[in-house]
Amino acid sequence: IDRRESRQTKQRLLVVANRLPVSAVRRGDSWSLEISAGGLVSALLGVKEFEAKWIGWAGVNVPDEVGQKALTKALAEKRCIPVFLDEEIVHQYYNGYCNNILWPLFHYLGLPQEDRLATTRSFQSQFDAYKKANQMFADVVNEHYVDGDVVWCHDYHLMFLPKCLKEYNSNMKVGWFLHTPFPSSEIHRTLPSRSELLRSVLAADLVGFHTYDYARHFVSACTRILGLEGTPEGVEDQGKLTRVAAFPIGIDSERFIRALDQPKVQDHIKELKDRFAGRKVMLGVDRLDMIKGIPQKILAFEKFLEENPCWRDKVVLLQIAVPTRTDVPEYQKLTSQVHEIVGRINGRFGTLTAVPIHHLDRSLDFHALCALYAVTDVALVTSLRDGMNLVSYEFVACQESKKGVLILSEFAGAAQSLGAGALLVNPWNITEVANSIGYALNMPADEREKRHNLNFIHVKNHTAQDWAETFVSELNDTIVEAQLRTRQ
Ligand code: ADQ
Repeated sequence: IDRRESRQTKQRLLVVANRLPVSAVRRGDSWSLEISAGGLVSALLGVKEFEAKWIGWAGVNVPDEVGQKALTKALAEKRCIPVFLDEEIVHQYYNGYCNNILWPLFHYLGLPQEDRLATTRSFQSQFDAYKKANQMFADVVNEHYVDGDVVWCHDYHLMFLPKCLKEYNSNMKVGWFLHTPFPSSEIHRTLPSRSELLRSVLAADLVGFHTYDYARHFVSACTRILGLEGTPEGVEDQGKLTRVAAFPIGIDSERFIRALDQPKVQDHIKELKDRFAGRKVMLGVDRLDMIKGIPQKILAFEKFLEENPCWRDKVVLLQIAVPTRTDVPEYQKLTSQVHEIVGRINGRFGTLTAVPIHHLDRSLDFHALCALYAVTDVALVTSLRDGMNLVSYEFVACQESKKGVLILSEFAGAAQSLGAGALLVNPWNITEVANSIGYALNMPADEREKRHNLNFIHVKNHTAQDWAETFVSELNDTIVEAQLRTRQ
């Protein structure tokens, strides 16, 4: 049987993520909405086979019914459906359980000590809020679900969702994808709610990760913690198989490649070239998050300058760090720490006319970002852990003419796909990163070209669209298989 034949031509896809891909601003009785063009949005816009709708939180507190109705109506035009979360739930579920517990744990930073936990009340109340929030997402999905829809749940915010959805309707086709790493089972087993979370994820029909290692860690956690059986396809529990597999994400590479020809980007490129004439440009672009290893990166750059005086006036590091989760104390501390280190290094190696580090605490628009990628000689991605890291892909996509070097953390998922062309480093080893900076800056053109070509082919051929299509069609097949079994 050709399973694809049995599908409707335009199947509906319900994408469920914590945040909707829009930013909403209230203006009196109406709302103004702006679509944020993230990787996930462009990936799903490109999936022609499905008609996608989004379900998620709009990122704003809307306590009144009138406001909720108006926002729901405005969002419907963008194919978005809101889940309304009040401030207390957001504090306990989002700031608390998601960002204070799961995010650091999945990136190997461990569980919070008492002082960090105390800021958002107890672990148990955060977990209760997490489950409650996931149930609220499930209620909205269930309300909009029609037979034949495919439901794709995203990320660590919604690990409890597959179970809630299957409780509503066991025939619902449910997939779950994790954008962060899934840690070693020895790390996961420290989580007080370890078993409950694993069991609820296993309620999905297909569970996806960026790399085989994360998928393997997940299967090990299920076998060691839950005592279930791991098979080459996934995890089996009393005859029910949950497929577990790797689906490495990509970017919309053509969007970046095309942008380089636009006059706006060309103007930026010219400006940057003039501004940094005679100096090599090194670049870091990260959300300001402890997992991105920004202090370690800057300290490695300092070590490089210390040991290579001849480079001091010939290289500049541009570090663009967009602040996130600014109400969490750890993130505020990180901002001050980075400012302190940058100030010290600029004081130490700067001159009256130039400083070695330009640090910006802000987001750049798409055109400015493309121009920066294009003029960069060496990109530094030194995440301490990272599910994939799309910045490394975006840099490669913009380097067809320059063929610059990518220095990439071996702890980013991207190391599995761009490892052949990048210089892989252990970001904790500042000496190794400093040496790699020297190696990259001195790399002969033919080696740069060879390395770039390997990565460019990968980035061009593994797009976000392919990623989404593969996941959704595999999810479909999983279910079709299950249905075929029951029919036999
Ligand atoms: P993030 O942790 O956000 O994503 P990343 O994959 O690098 O990390 O994506 C960041 C995105 O934000 C990129 O598209 C980048 O261009 C943009 N960005 C970052 N800083 C910016 C700035 N200052 N100005 C403008 N844009 C900026 C999570 C996981 C990753 C995983 C993705 C996708 O943590 O590991 O790769 O999801 O699954």
